[in-house]
Amino acid sequence: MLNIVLFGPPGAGKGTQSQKLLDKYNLIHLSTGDLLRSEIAAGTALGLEAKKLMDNGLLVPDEVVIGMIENKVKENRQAAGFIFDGFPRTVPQAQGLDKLLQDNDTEISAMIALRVDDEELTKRLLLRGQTSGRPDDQNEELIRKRVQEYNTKTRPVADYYAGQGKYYAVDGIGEIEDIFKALCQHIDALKEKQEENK
Ligand code: B4P
Repeated sequence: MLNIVLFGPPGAGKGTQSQKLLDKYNLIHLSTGDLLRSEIAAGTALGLEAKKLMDNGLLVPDEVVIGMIENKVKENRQAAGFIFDGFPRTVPQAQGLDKLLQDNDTEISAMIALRVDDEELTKRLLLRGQTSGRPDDQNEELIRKRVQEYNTKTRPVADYYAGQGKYYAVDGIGEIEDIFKALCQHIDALKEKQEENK
């Protein structure tokens, strides 16, 4: 299986690039942000709880997101692989994911990070906020809060995968198509390596 963690701060382009990667590599897209937003839209108890945190730029508790991902991985055991978008966002989530994949006889192939500076992130999210209707994209203070959550809780996840020799990074600023090509280069190299080791 090809299991990729697409990593980066809020607004780095994880969702944008995931959509393109799915089509090319025939992978299942698991975005915890999208899963949480569908719980909110459906008005579930989980969604109501998550909404309070998300609207304030805060992360949702680890057990909640790990549980959601576990269900989806189990539903898709026959998949060619997964793109994890916006997950894991904390080290305990990364540890939970490793355990879950191990229990399903697979593992993370690589984490690929999109590198984007804070000014560009704020600009992109405020722009998206004009059309997305997402409460968390509406003002600069909230966006900075999300970036701060990323810097304190999420950034260490990169070290976690670097420790396993699975960390790669690409420049996330520039044309969407050029960033996509850079991601594909890493993924193609990983696939080749997987073929050689078969
Ligand atoms: P997410 O839904 O994961 O979203 P995101 O971080 O806002 O954005 P992403 O990086 O996917 O950006 P996109 O491609 O859309 O998280 C939302 C919230 O959910 C979190 O704050 C948290 O509360 C909660 N949550 C989610 N997962 C969680 C977890 N695992 N644990 C706990 N809580 C969790 O791009 C953004 C914008 O930039 C778009 O408008 C796009 O068009 C534009 N863009 C993309 N690439 C560009 C480029 N190259 N140039 C210019 N613009 C570009």
